[in-house]
Amino acid sequence: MKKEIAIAAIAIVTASSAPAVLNRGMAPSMDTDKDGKISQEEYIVCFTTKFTRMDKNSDGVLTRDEFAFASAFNAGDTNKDDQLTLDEYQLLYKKLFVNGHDVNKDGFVTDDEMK
Ligand SMILES: [Ca+2]
Ligand SMILES: [Ca+2]
Ligand SMILES: [Ca+2]
Repeated sequence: MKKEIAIAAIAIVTASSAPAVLNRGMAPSMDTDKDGKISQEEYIVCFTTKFTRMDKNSDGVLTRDEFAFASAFNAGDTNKDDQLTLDEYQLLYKKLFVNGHDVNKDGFVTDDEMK
């Protein structure tokens, strides 16, 4: 499972034109309390907004058409029904936060960790 998440993290980080990409330019908009670091809550809020935007038919779930990253989709779709619910999506990003972006595991992602 850890390996799958790592692969998903890489897929997201390397897909530069993708809507789910976390890059340095995103940091200021995610850091809603402007303390210079992004908490898991801020991170999830940001990606929840993206979920709503990606859910083109507004049925509350993402299909493969709406969410283009196959490896991340597979890692996130825990019940394998070929749909990503908001719960599954948030769980996926929580794991990406902990196992991917928060390199020093202090519960925050800083600018340095977003390289
Ligand atoms: Ca949808
Ligand atoms: Ca699912
Ligand atoms: Ca950190």
